[in-house]
Amino acid sequence: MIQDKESFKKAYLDTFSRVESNPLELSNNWEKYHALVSLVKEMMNSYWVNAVKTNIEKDQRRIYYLSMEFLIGKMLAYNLMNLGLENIVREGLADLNINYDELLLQEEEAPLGNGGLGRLAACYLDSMAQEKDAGYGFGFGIRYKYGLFTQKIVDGCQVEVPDPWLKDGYVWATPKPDRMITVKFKGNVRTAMDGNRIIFIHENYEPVLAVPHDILFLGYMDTSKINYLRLYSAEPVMQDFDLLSFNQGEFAKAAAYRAEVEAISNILYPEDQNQAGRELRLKQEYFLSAASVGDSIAYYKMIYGSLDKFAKRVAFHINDTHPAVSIPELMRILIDEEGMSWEEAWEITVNVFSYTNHTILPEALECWPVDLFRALLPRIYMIIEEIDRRYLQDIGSRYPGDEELLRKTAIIADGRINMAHLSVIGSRSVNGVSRIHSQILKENIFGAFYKITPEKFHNITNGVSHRRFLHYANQPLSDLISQAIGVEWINQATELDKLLAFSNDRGFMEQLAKAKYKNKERLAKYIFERQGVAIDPSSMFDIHVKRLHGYKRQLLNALKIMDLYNAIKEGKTIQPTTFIFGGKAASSYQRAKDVIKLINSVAQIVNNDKQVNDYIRVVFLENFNVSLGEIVYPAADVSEQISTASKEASGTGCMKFMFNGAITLGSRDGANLEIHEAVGDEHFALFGLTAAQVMELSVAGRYNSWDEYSSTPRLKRVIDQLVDGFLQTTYDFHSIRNGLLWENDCFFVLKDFMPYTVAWEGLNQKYADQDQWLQSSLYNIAKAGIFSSDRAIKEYHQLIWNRKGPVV
Ligand code: 26W
Repeated sequence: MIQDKESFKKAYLDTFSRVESNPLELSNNWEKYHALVSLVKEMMNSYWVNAVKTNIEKDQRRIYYLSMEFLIGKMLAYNLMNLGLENIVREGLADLNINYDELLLQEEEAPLGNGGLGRLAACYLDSMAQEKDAGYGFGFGIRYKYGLFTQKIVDGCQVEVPDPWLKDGYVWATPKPDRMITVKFKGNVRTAMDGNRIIFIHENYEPVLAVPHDILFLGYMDTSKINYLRLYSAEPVMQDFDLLSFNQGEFAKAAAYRAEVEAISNILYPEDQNQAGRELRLKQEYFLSAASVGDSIAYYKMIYGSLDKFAKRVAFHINDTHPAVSIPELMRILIDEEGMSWEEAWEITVNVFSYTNHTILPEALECWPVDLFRALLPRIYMIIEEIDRRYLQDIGSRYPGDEELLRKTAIIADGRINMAHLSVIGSRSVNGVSRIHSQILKENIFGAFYKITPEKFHNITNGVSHRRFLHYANQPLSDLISQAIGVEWINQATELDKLLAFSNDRGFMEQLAKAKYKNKERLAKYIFERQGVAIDPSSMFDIHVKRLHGYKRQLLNALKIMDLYNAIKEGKTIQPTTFIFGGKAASSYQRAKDVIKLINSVAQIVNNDKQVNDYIRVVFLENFNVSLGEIVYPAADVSEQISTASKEASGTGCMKFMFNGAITLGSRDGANLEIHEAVGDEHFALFGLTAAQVMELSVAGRYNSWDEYSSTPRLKRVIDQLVDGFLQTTYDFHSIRNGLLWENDCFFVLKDFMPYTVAWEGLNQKYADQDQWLQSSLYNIAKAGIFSSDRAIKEYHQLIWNRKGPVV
């Protein structure tokens, strides 16, 4: 047990001598880091052993959170914080002449996700550990050898570089080869009779081993709050195949087999809103699904001996449709391996699954061609066909003559399998991720399903880990809050509300300003050291960080900056502002990459023009990821959340900024609306079209971007500046201009330009009155509690995972 500095030092030296092969004096920082992680892991492991016993004794529900992405961020300092050991470790190491901060630099961030969906899954793991009394939640995902690429900016353009995050081994994950699962692809299905029962025999398949690697997660200051993320890697079934081929001299064949298998967990697909439609992606999806479902069944039988009460004790949650094949996979196991009837198996299946939708963008809704699917997963295809057949029969008899209803909800249509429809039909609950998004699901893309089963539909607005993004990432503010209202807010974020009592406390408000300034200095230092751009921490930090996408409208922000530049050149004065961008574009998304180049070109012009430099500067941060976010969110004054209304399902960056006291400049979209509702008009800059207006205008002929262009001279000027040499580069921005004009501006950048600019100016003027600004900042922090992922996970437990209903 580590209680103080001395016991830590003893335990550390002990671990060091056991796990390292060098004496401490001769070892490098990586070895010192490795020993520290080994010690922390060992402690966590003993906590886990106790927790799992409690889990079984108390007969607590197990929740399997299935996700193709988990963006967990760095673990060492975060775990030590959760254990309350950070100071002890820092001081203990110092006594041993080891610099703790240098050890922290040894850790690689696991890049196992693209953006919002992946980071949300990680926040939920954190809160599932925290809220474990309601049931144990576990993450199941894939251990990609290459996760998301590292972004380099070369000559203003994005260049993608592979991120070999596993090169030194990833110390936090522990392989569990004894818990591996065999996953079967391809082959054919033969039927036979077993008595009077038809059985299905899957033959000539290609087996792949799914080998788990577990990472433990902690809740706050309570060692019983612990769970794990299980990441699978794909490995060949060596023994038979390799040996046989080596004996026969078929090395090439064996190597090809190995490569094909390992490809399954080799790369994360770097698209976040665009379906790849490739066989490898489907292989990954089934690989994750079969491994997770297989594991849950094996574990359950090991503990309880049979599958009795399975649906009462187990829940599967699918994070978007990517793991939706786990629905027919559970059916397959229950019928083919456990000998259940279709009806018995179906009753269990629809009772254990729940599904969250994270996007309504049509290009992100998964549909698999039947031919590709059937060849890869022949038995799973048969089961989907049967689910669809029975569903259509049932609906056909309940709504006779309603062909439209059948057409709108069928799983298989036009040679494609609609994974969202499979997910709705195979789950007992479907939820959206913000109030407006859930409303759109009910009225729009799942309107027909809503008519049939309204009780299935829920909203659970997203949340973020305030422990990671406020307490851990923003120490100056966290300390100030704890001094004012005590530490309970770390466990219970709505306690932050108590901060409102300090709004007239001059001393407190001065400290609040100081904390923000410190964070801005930290970011300024980071930017200067990495990118050589000097920025002024007393300027207004206006920050736009997220994946690059047309609907997120980084372009709107860039045009606004060009417009400001023009105005300042003509004598306008404003509160000095630093515009900071960050985010990755999918490697194949040329338009998004053009926008990165545009922002960097604008930065070049602005930052090198002495006439405007006292007022504005622009920075594009290279390689935005979780770790960089932890420096960026605390430093923001303005949070740019400007998606086209109806397109951003929720957004979670907006919440991270809010917890850190930034004021949102937000469109009427996603969680912005709920943040606005929580803080009120005075503390939020809301602008632009409503979702209903966007949908109405999207109907052909209702919008003409040329009208906006010709009627707004300021706007016309910046759009022309894209291509008239103003940007002083040979890069061709015609494509961006064409998108806005000839392609009729499908994200309504021009339509929202003036309302956006006006809203920005209002905020910028408000910044001049620091007292007023700080009031709004405080108000945002105080009202942020409801956006903690602890609240979201409580709601998942209450509304979805905690099934009352009959015991199956
Ligand atoms: C098949 C390719 C693909 C991959 C990922 C399609 C779609 C996705 C995700 C569902 C996209 C995503 O990350 N959606 C984001 O989810 C966040 C968490 O709920 C929301 O806050 C964001 O608004 C939503 O864009």
